Amino acid sequence: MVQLVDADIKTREVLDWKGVHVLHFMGSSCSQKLRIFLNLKGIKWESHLVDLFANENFKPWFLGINPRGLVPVLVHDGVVHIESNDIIQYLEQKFPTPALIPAGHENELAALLKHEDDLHLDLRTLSFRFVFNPPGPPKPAAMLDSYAANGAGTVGGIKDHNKEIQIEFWQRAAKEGFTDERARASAQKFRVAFDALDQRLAQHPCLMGDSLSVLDIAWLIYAHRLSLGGYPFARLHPRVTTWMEKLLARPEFAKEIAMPPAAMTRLEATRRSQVEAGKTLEAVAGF
Ligand SMILES: N[C@@H](CCC(=O)N[C@@H](CS)C(=O)NCC(=O)O)C(=O)O
Repeated sequence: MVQLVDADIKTREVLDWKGVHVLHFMGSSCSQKLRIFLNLKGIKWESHLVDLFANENFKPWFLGINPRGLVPVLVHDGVVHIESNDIIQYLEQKFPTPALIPAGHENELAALLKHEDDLHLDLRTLSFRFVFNPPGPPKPAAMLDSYAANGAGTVGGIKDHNKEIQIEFWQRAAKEGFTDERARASAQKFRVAFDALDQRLAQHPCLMGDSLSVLDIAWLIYAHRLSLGGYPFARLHPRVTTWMEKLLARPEFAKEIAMPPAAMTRLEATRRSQVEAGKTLEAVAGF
């Protein structure tokens, strides 16, 4: 569990926040995952939006809460938790019903969630290449300077290197964009992962068996994001497609991932230009 210690937290006001508070962003995949979990649990929570497109996560106030500069963050009765999967596993213990982690499978699920989290930068690469597709560098240099300079730099009291990995990711993106080569490598990793999920779904309606679990939530978010980018699920992983459609029909899921009409229009234009250039996700990945 990634729970921050006192020395990690520079924005001291959060220590007085009572109840369940979530710092998040509408379009962030990890925030969507947490919000769906909260919906399914029926947990009441207070929302604090952090605008990633305006780089609010690189400013001192937010870095004073999460030294890694990432959303989502949970503040529960003044205690700060980071890392979406850890937050979810923590909340499952505090709010056990309805159960979303099958009893006796906690360790197995934690390992499967780690695999999902390990692919997060691959998801980001494909998202920025095929879904968001900003005209310039996604994160301006001045903002990255602020990111580097602020926050405690420690997590759990120990020097933390996650921020450096993030900064390196954005600096490389500014320099070379999200290249065909990197997009292909990321897409290949997802192909392997979704093949395995397709096999699981051959046995059961949900990824951990007969009932919905946090693994379904976590992978649904990835699958949905990649389907927006043109990943050919129906052709490559038909069971994942059926499973995804079933989950997306549920309001607890649908309302968290709905894209604003203006963003949908932008995405359609992006997709058209990728088709015209022969540079769809399918073509670049060689699927
Ligand atoms: N491992 C982290 C990943 C969190 C993460 O990367 N969040 C993204 C949004 S999905 C973020 O905050 N990105 C910062 C940015 O885009 O500047 C978690 O699961 O919470």
